[in-house]
Amino acid sequence: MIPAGTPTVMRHHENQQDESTLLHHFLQKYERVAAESPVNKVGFLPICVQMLLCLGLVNMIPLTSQAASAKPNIVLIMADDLGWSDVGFNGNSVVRTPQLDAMASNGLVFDRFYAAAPVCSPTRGSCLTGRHPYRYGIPTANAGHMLPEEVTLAEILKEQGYATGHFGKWHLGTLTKEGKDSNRGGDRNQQHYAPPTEYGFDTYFSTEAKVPTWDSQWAPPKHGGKWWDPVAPTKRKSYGTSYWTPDGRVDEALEGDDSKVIMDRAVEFIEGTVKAEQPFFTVVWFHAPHLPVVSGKRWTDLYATLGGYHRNYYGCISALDHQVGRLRAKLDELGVKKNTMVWFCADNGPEGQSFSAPGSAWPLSGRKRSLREGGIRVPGILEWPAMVSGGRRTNVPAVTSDYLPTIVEILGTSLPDRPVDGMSLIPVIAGKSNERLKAIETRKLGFQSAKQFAWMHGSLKYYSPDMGETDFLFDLNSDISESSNLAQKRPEALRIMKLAFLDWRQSCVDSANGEDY
Ligand SMILES: [Ca+2]
Repeated sequence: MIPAGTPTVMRHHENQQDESTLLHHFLQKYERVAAESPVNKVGFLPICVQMLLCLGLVNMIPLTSQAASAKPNIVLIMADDLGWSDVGFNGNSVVRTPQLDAMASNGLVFDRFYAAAPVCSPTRGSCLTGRHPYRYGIPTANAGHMLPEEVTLAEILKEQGYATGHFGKWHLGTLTKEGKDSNRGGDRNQQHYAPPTEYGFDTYFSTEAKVPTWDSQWAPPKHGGKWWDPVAPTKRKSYGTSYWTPDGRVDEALEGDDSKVIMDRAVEFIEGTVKAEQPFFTVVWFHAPHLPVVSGKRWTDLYATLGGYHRNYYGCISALDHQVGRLRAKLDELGVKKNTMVWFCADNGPEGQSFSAPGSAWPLSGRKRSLREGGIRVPGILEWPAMVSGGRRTNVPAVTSDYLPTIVEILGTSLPDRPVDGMSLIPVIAGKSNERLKAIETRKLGFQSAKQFAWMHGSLKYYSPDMGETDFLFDLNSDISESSNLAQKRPEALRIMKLAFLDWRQSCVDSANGEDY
């Protein structure tokens, strides 16, 4: 069963004129990029050919062999618990995020970019499957694990000739069956053993769950019970969460900034794949700025006038930003920046509250764990110089489930044969006003977490904190802070939204009951 609001391959046939124009536009750009790219020129299946065949357009568009082989490299970067307004490009005038701000001014900023869930593990699953996490049993953090029956983005890209690597926080299952590691790893939870290599990744350098953002292997001391300080070398005690690779536990000390530790390995991986003339899919899921937030002097000195908690919180965000800059510079140095898609987002809203702990989603209401906007609307950028003209912002809703359909469309391959909740963002990226773009602007998007429901239809949002006992209806275009409940004023809209939500929810129940495979 294909639920309402779910994109299907059939949708691609609905407006052939629009499709033809859009694809022509893309292929023209691909031809130019392929001609300039030092890698990705040989040995791969044609880009968009399946889609062109499907649309009967192959004879209409001259395909050079180079255009047919210019596969974009793909980097998915995610911060952990980063608030919508914890970055410069969303208006924060305190935090220093020059590299993210440069990405934003060089790329496409999504003002309504949603994490599929208000907590960690489920959002991560949506990035890899294009599906709402309730469909495959990851409703919250530290629950379930990625299922072998799911088709992941890494598996799709590996089949397309990509080198695939995961770096940082995994949180989609445990990484060892022995001893004890992190939240669930070890012999007590063998059923949740699910390392990235079983889901399409060639390699990984990953943790099961959170670590301190500085000296990640050691437990940081609490400063007056309020925030964390770096641990002194003489007082080191294990934090309890190791890094793992396909060869086992990493025994190095991994000192200093954790974002650097992750990016060191991601950069090494990218260098190797470029040398091998292979396109790459690199997932970089930072731990920052999830607690315990700790940062080194270089970064806390940027915020010397602030309190200790804020110094460390903003410090580890600036340290993360610096590593994003290293990546961008490396892509440039390797000559692959132009045709590399670099996506940036967060996995959920901030832990903190604006006036008591750092982490802000202002002017959104709610924070991590909430399906109010502050829990799920996160900073979102795509930088892809070959295809995106700099400095655009869009209010079109996008969600982490969109990565898979977007990339599938770019490669001209097929969506998994099951309900997919994401939509291809190509019309948004292309920036052409057409029927497909309108379909995304007015899309339906479902969320559920614990007892909360949310359903969006364009700018309208239905929200219930208690499984439909209490109803809220907001118009996000005029009320970004969700302060004015329209449920009484617009009962018919509320009724339609609730029914649509319940239909979608039932389709998730059907998936969870095993109907998809
Ligand atoms: Ca998180």
